[in-house]
Amino acid sequence: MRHLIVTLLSLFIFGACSKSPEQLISIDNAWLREAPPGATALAGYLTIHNHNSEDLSLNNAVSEDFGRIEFHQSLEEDGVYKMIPHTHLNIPANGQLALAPASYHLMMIDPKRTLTAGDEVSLSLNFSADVSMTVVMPVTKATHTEDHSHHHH
Ligand SMILES: [Cu+2]
Repeated sequence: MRHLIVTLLSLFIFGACSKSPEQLISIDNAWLREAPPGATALAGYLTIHNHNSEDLSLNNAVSEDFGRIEFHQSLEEDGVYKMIPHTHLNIPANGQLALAPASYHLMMIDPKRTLTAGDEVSLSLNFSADVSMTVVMPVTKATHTEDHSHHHH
């Protein structure tokens, strides 16, 4: 009996202390906006949830299908749209950061192949605290997804 209690206790402690990336971070709504053939960059979107009690920083994003990936923020100033580059993105503790049209996005530059709706791209995200995650982003026609986001049934 004592042995069983010790085993259960150690399982409990172990479970509480080990955090896998999936427990720290979850990602949803990942998609890549289909661009005309020959486009030099595509915009990527996703929502990052931080389940940790400390802020996390997204420091780097890489994909085999692109030359490089930058973090941008679309802003409207005096009727002019600008894209502001960021070296990293902050995901607040127990909060989320939504990368979405007309806001933050991944600027995925120099595509290595032609990407059309229905294709999938693998993306690796590297965060602070040695956390990294890989997500699959479907390529989607912008109108389709935007129609959905505007209609809440
Ligand atoms: Cu951009």
